Amino acid sequence: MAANASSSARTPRDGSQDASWLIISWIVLSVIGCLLVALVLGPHLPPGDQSSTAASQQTDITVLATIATPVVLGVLLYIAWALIFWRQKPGDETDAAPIHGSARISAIWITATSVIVLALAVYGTVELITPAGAGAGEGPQPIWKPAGTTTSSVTSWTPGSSNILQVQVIGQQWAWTYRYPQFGGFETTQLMIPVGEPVQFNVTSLDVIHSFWAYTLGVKADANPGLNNVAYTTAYHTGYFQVRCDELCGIWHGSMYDTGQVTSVSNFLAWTQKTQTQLADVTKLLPPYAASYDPTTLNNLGAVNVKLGLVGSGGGYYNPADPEQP
Ligand SMILES: [Cu+2]
Repeated sequence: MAANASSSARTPRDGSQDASWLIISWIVLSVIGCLLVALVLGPHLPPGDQSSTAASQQTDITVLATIATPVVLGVLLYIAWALIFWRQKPGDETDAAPIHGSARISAIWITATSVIVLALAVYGTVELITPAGAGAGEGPQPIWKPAGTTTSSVTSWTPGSSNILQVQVIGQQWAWTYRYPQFGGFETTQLMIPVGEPVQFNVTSLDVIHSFWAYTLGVKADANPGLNNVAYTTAYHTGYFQVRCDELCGIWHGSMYDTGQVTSVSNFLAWTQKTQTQLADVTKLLPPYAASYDPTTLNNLGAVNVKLGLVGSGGGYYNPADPEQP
């Protein structure tokens, strides 16, 4: 403004010099930041690498974090630069140099952001398809199946064969149970899977909608009554993993979790054999194995079980130590 154009006016900063230094600092910081995020932070990012699906999710999160690093550093650097070098000096009341539109900067901005977004859309689609659904539920007729696997037999399984291991996950208020159709169809509260073998989870529910979330396995699939929701993974490392319900399903939703285990193939076979024998009497009373179950029929089955003394009249599991139960 003319009123301010007095002798006290300072010499305006050379903006082009600022721009050069900003860009050089940003590039140096970005190279260091990207290397740190990709190589140092990446291997520690969730959900870890316990399975094929978890590892591919960890790679995706690392890629996204690495791409976001220059953007975050650019914003922080610009704020820091403005606070340090462009702040008003005491007694200086002059206006800053006026800013005009720049077609070049606009074009660079629009091109760069468009390329990033479109490239990520392509990358995300490839990363969903190639790891056979990336651990998410694909519905009853999965489009993407793990390479080299078949579902030639739902009644038997041999390690190393192309016939995939099937584990049925059954959600109900408020517990998870697991059924192994290829080992006589027993149902247990223990989730056990072998290392290095592709697994097909068949997720269903007996009442409301739940969500089977084996977090460190990178598997998450809604459990819908009357529907089979298929998700795949292959465990890479033995060890334990947490299973949670990730769909608000009633008052005890928060307690609907348990611990699963990835074990060696020989341990897995020994466990299935032992459990199949131990639970033989209970398995006989279960409805035949099916992709999903009719909740109204199961209610009737519950009434039969009360008569047989298998569950307490108040419902729930039979606890021999509880004097309140028959
Ligand atoms: Cu639930």
